[in-house]
Amino acid sequence: MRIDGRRLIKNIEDLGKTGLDAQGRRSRTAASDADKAARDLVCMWMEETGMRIAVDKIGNIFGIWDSPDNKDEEPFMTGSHIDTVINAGKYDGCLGVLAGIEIVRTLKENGVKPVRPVVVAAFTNEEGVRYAPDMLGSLVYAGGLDAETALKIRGVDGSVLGDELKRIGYAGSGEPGFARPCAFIELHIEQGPILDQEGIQIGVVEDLQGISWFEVTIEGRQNHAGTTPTAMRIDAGLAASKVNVFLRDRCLLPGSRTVATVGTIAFEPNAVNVIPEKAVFTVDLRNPDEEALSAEEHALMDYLRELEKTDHVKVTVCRRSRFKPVLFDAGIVDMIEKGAADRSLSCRRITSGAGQDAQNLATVCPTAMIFVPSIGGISHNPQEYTRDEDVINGANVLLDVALLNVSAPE
Ligand code: HGY
Ligand code: MN
Ligand code: MN
Repeated sequence: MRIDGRRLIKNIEDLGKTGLDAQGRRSRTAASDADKAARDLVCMWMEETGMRIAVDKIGNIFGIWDSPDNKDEEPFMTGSHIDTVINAGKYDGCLGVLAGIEIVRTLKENGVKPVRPVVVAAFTNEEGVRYAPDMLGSLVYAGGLDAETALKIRGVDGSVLGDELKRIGYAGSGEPGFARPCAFIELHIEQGPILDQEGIQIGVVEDLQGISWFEVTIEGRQNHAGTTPTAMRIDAGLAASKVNVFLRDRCLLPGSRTVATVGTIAFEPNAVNVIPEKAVFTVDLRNPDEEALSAEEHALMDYLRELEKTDHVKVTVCRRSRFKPVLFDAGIVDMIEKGAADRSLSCRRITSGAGQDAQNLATVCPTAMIFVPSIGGISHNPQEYTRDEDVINGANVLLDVALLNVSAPE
């Protein structure tokens, strides 16, 4: 049995056309109009495939393929997310949702009668670009945060998530935690360079690194860029730059597996000839080891306290997100590895450097992931690219492991 590769590739292309701005940049941040357009398209494809749609209180979309004689069984779940970062690629998340729809289509076309429902999920706000934390929809689904609190989260643009979900028509009524699945398997692009560099076709994801997000505010003293002697400056902009260099130096320490990113920064008053009185920026810290990640957080806090003394600035830190590293289910990992081998596809075990909805599902059911190569390891970038053959290989492995999970035991 094989998926219809042409159909899947076309859906990826068509979904990739939603959320393009006048410059052709793709941005579908959570609960935006662009996100709505993508949601509407995915729901249309789910309905065309004969799935019924359920939307829960946090806007997670579930396409459900069930029948009277299997509807009370624990479902097999797959899926991912369709929201994106800013100026994004077209595969991140979308591959997992569209491959989920494609495998349902293929199973139906081949007359498969599953012993349990098959559910394809599109989780809300996986990226966390507009509303923090990231992986929010799957976090609420897995019980890591209650829906009422999540719906009140205010975005970087001042909007409130619950209002925006209402505005786009995806403020569902379903209680999060829709029927605990028997297993969750997510197909995703690697977003890193390993599979491509090693010429490996399938990544069998056995674990996922921890993530820590902070928003840091540094306050100095606004003053004239020309007349203020260097010794008199209390420069919030300089202090912020020092933090970025400090983080990079930590990552370059021998043996460090930490990666750190200052992805957003804003100065006030933000004028060419004014010493910034305020710098507000985000820090994204990651490490596959919980102890090491926690040590990084402590080192950063110590450095910020030090900076208050050396640079006479005031520093305030807000936590925006925190996920511990996750180990995926060994049985599902083995199943994926065998699935790749049965199709004579080269594979290797790998850690996910990116946060994933699967890490939240792993707290409620046996979970693992399938990766396919990202050419050049590029992602969160419009140059993100996965070859058609790799997309199809990944979807066929997902088809096989899904079939194993929905077939009557031999
Ligand atoms: O940030 C991440 O790792 C993921 O893309 N949400
Ligand atoms: Mn993703
Ligand atoms: Mn992403």
